[in-house]
Amino acid sequence: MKKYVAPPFRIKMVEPIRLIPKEDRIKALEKAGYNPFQLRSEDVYIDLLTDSGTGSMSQYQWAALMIGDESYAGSKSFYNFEKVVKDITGYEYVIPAHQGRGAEQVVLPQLVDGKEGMHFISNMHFDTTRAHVEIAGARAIDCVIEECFDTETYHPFKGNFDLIKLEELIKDKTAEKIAGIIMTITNNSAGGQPVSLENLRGVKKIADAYGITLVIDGARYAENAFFIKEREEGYQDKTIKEIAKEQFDLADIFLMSAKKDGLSNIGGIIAIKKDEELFTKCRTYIVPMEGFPTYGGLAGRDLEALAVGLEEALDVDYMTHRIDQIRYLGDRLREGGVPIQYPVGGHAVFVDCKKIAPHIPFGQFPAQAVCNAVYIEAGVRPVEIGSFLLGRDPDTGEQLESPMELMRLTIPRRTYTYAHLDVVADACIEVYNNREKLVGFDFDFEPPVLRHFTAKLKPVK
Ligand code: P61
Repeated sequence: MKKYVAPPFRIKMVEPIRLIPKEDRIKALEKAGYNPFQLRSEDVYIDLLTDSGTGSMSQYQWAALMIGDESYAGSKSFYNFEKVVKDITGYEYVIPAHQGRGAEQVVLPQLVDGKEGMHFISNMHFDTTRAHVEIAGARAIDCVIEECFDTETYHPFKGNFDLIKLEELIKDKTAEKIAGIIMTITNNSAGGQPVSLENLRGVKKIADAYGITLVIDGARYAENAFFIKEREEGYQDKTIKEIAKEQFDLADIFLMSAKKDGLSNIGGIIAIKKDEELFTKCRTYIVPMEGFPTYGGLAGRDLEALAVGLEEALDVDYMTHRIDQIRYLGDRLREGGVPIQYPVGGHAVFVDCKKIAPHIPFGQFPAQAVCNAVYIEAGVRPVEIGSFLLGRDPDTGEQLESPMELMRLTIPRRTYTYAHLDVVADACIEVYNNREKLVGFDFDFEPPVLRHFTAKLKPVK
């Protein structure tokens, strides 16, 4: 039986990593306020906090850095980047941004357009998207299918929109009050879960019927296309690029944190299909927010690395190995009895911590407890995707209860080996076997926005 998909690359440069002693990990975590975001990376052995900007670039990307044109305006590197984005998306207008949230902060206020009582509806808003929706004065509503919350049962496209609920929501709020529909592919917050083209078509039909703009939040659009190739009937013989193009054909705007499927350490993309007026507004607004429209907060060399990385992420051999790493870790955890979001998605394994620590209430952050224990166990840094990340109701200030309390083990691209994944699996299984010892957390310090980055916690006595 074949255990792994062997990587379609060999390693030419190495970055040493080191496991510090357990007593030092305990001290480091205490100093970090029991918040893995506050750990120093030297105190981390295997860093699974995020797949954002943490992947390894290819020799072609490193070579491309050398030809970056750092002209403030009209850089040649911008035109190289623009050509690739236009080719992949088929969209008319392209503006770079420094990363995903840079793209969000420019585009979302244009869609709200200063109006009161506006909403965005998404299968699931990622937290920065939600934050920018709220900063723009609107409200974010999630509308994913119910199957997404049942972590045990197989569904090929757990990221799908609930189309019936979507239409009900539009009728309830009225179409004039919907600033946009945001399709997050893959659906990060629920496990990197893919969305089918059939579902995207359904959303497009509803968006058209009510005259609402459809936005793709496509940080992991290529991974989504790969799942369609694998799982959706009729797409087996298409290339990832062809499927991606079909995804883009169905939307009006594409926002991307290019730190994911752009295979680069930094970068964001705004692409607009054909709305020239919106493009002009974004191009004007990006100047004070991100920078001149041909660099958008990036160096010329970043644009060159992105132009190459965007193409490489569409390679089927690369993607087959990438997705197999996630699958491998997921299978190892399931074999060890650890409950996970099943099937695994495209960039991470999400561990269901409601099942691991039912004795910890949501307001004491059960998934944070599991993350911290995994760090102590093996120096592995996961991230909480649950009530700690979700935060408070912007109107009432009450702690919101996340429908899922997840620990995300996020796999950087082309970076760790299957042996590293074994270390991660063993640590999680050990924590799972000692789960009754886990304790929850209270705040020592709670910042008002995106609090999970800088909050300090203390264990509940
Ligand atoms: C991540 F803990 N994601 O998953 P930016 N849309 C989507 C994303 O996944 C995303 C952004 C927009 C991150 C980084 C991250 O609280 C956190 O380039 C679907 O990060 O600005 C980012 O893109 C925003 C991790 C972001 C976090 C915020 O790890």
